[in-house]
Amino acid sequence: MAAFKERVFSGVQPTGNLHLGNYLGAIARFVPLQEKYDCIYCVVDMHAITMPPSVWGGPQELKRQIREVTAAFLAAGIDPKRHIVFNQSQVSEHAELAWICNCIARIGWLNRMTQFKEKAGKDRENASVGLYSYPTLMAADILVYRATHVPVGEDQKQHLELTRDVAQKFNNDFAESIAACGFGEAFFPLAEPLIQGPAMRIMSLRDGTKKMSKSDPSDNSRINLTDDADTIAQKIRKAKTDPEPLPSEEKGLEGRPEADNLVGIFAALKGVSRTDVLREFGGGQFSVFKAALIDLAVDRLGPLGAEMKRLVDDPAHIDAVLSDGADRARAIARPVMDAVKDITGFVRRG
Ligand code: AQP
Repeated sequence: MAAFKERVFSGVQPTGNLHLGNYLGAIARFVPLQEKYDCIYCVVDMHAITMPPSVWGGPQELKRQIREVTAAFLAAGIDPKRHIVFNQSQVSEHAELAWICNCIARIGWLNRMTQFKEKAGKDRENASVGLYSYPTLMAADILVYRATHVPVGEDQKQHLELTRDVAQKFNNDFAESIAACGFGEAFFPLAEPLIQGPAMRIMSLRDGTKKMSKSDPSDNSRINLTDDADTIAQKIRKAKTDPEPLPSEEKGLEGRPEADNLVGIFAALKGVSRTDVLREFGGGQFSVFKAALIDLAVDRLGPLGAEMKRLVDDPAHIDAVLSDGADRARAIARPVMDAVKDITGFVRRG
């Protein structure tokens, strides 16, 4: 495989309250990557509208949520001057390349996507075409920057594999043209997922077998990044557990999804391993562990939520960050899209 400039891309949908899963599985992990890579962090608003407006709240709510996700990026420590922060719909090359990706991906590949099955539910005939082709838009998001690394939660692993399949098939189908256009053996890199750590799949506080999700009807199932200290404490106190004390070793968490989840959350918030957490709390009652978890969560999330609120109160500043980011994103995406057109055989204005 040819050498590609290393670049990180990841996105978050503005579809509702950002929660601890989005934070630990994605946003918090975006921050340290800034030291090693050029990073592009995107509010993927075109993905948001794959569900009906009743789900994401309509036009005014979408605007508010785009700004809120941007505020979460900034409050978490993403630097929009050194890196790129923008919303997807401002860079039309995403949609343009998505069409090419639609023509490369096979229907059989999309039929295997579990997220579509979960989100479409029983009424599949009534799901939008956009929801079905969500993974090809995600492939375009990544490929239009020829990104090499993608930090995501475990739930997005299958979509990332599809992105690699699209890249590989494009490279194969157009191999001669890619070489003739001067790009050597491969035009698109096969992006590596960055999925590791104790919190790649944060589960619901009400049911340790379901992932924590914005769309769960129960607000007690998740900790929102804008929850205040009392709400965080109340939700953790109410979190489902089992009657046994915490085990002293990690294998004792097997078959205990709620205990495993809370230990994983503690480990991720504190930046230690599950083993370290069990060394400290193993053999003890949940009430003691939960009290420590409340202190830790309030300590970590309190300042983040406060900074998000401060930033959201200045929409002009957020909008300026997004349009500056979009200009810099387009400066990368446009030449890639032009090269894709040349490789594909479209005639374009010189
Ligand atoms: N529970 C989770 N644990 C770890 N990581 C998670 N992510 C989402 N939920 C968890 C990661 O957050 C990033 C942004 O997610 P998204 O908003 O773009 O999409 P999503 O996965 O659809 O988020 P939700 O909350 O689950 O929304 P709904 O309810 O609409 O489906 C991604 O990197 C994702 O892996």
